[in-house]
Amino acid sequence: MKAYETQSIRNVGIAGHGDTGKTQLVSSLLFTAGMTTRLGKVTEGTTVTDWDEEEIARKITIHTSLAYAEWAPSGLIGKGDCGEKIKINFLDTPGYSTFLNDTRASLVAADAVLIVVDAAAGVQVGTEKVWDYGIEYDVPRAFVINWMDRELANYDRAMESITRVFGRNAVPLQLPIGSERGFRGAIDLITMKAHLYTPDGDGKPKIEEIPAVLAEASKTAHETLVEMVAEGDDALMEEFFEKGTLPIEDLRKGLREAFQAKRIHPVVLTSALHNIGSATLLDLLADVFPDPSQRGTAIGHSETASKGNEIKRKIADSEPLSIFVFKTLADPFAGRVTYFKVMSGVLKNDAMPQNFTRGTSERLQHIQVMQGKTATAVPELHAGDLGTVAKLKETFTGDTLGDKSAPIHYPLPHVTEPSITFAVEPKTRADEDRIGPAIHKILEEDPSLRFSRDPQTKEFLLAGSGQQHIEVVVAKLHKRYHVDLKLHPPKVPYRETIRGKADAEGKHKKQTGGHGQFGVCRVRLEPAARGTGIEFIDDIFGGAIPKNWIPSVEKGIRASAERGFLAGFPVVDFKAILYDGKYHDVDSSDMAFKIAGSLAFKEGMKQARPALLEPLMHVEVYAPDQYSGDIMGDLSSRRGRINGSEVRGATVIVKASVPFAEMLNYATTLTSMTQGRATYTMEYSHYDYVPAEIAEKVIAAAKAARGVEVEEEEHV
Ligand SMILES: Nc1nc2c(ncn2[C@@H]2O[C@H](COP(=O)(O)OP(=O)(O)OP(=O)(O)O)[C@@H](O)[C@H]2O)c(=O)[nH]1
Ligand SMILES: [Mg+2]
Repeated sequence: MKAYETQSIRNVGIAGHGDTGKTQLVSSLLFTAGMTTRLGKVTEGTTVTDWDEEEIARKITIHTSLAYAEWAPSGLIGKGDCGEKIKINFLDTPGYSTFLNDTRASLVAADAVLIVVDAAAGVQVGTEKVWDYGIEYDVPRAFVINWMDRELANYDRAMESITRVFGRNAVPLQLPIGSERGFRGAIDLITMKAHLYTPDGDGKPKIEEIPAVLAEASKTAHETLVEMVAEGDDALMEEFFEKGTLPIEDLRKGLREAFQAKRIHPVVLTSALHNIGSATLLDLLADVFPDPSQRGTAIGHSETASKGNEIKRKIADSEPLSIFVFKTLADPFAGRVTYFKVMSGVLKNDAMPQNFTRGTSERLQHIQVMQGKTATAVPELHAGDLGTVAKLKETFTGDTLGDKSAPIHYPLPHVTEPSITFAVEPKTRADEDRIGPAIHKILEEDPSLRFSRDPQTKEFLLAGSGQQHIEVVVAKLHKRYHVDLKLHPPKVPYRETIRGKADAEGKHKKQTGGHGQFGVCRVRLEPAARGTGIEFIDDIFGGAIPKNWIPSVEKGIRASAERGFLAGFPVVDFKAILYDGKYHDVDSSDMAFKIAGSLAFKEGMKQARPALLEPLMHVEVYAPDQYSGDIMGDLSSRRGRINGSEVRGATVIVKASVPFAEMLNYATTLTSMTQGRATYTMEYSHYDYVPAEIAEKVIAAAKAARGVEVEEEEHV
């Protein structure tokens, strides 16, 4: 395969609400560009980008896949720079809310986002989410209204929902020809031609004059487009006022600039399943979407986690090599596969860059590009290109590698905290032995997953972003690593905190035989803001406790807090101020002060009005209008607070804040309440106090589950 230079590369993130047709769209673009010989279908499990067995089984995208089309623009939206092939890299991202973590993390590699919208549903909650990711990474955003052939597809309504939510800068580049099953293509408003496609054809249109019935509407839409493009560009504005229009080439160039400056969000139309609109869209990606260098400079730091001095890097071959790892896959056969973007310089096969994050060097043998699961070895990758390499030893997601003489660290990816925890039980003894190593591999590819063992109940706990997320992990463990687990109902991750202040002494003194043990500390406890965790403050003056034992006190307090006070849930959001103590030259030790810290903490908790905290979820329910009353009533009865509702077409969106503990069986209730016509999303919002009468029950139940009074032992 040809090595594409930066100017001939496009990195396009395909993102949107679940089931809008992202994977199908990538499939139709790959087929149209001749990258596949058959139009792969999601329903048949034959697309390039949904290749994982779980994805095929569930018919949804679970993790981002890479694919590419080599496409020479065919002049469909103006002559442009026709002829030269462009390599369009697609990042086909998940749309289901449970898997949006991965979407957010992988869009870091995109230089523009193409947001897929369902022609019947219009803008949905996922649409807004991915739009926000585009803003977070500061990249241009365009829309494709897909599924135009769908029954009840409605261009006007979908377009209206886009401009209502995202503003008038979302501008149509096309008007539809035909509707629902009769959808045949679109008027291109740049060239003012009709692009007519054969359904289930080769994805390339016949060019015709605009049908008379659409002439008037096309003219008006063309003028709007011209005006929007010219706005903000004085030279174009002048030309526009003089001539009343713009020549095609100026319009297309102006559009490119306005798009890249994020002044315009173009909207195009497709039917991915029937391969309508594909070539026009490929031309748009090649001719109007930015190449990686057009983002200006990449910004990193001299130290990891955005610490140290800021370093700017031009995204160009002429700069020193730097590559950023945005994803890791654990393949049971190929081993670890590392997905990266070349941020600057040229990466040659067999290079041995420094891993700046880990302080080691890695040999990159067999650098490759991905067409779904299929890897093709390449001799080199230029600045801006995306690639993978297998079997790196010490490189993980979020690492920066590069030329040893020019270190740089790109920002670490955002990791979402898990919002749901399940207990998993190994089915056999053999499963129990295998669970650790197997999960370890999955954790590497999925930073939003947490695995732990409850110290009291000895249960294995898997925490993730939703039930489906955990189910997929359990299925992967079974298929890839032959580990069988039973899933137990989710646990509410309660926490404990304090409402009042305390001042307590912890005294550990043992004088029996040989060496004694001695340590005394005085600690004040104070409530701290929600989300701050534990803050330990050393306020010792005059050496009442020697410096080297102070961390021991802190460890004792933290370990005790982790084990909980009321019901075994971690105690958070408090300050522990160590301000006095006593020691003994011979008998004091690390252990003695750990125990003293732990005793002071427990004593303090008794005075500090301990309280239970529970997670509250932000819930959005999407349902046909007529159910809105039932849905709100039900959420209120779950101790929910309704934050509002919004009507979009025939759909009502109810937004509420509800304790997680009350949402465990919600899916079942909602389905029976609406005959399966509603969906909902739920994400962690914040922690708040559990009302007293409920707290009592939770505490009793937690103690019963542990089969013991919460530990009273003194050992740390
Ligand atoms: N009729 C019709 N069906 C479509 C079209 N696009 C997608 N579909 C169907 O919609 C379903 C979902 O398509 P996908 O491509 O998996 O959607 P997605 O957005 O990738 O879904 P997630 O990745 O799970 O969010 C599949 O059954 C497709 O066949 C279209 O343009 N027309
Ligand atoms: Mg998909």
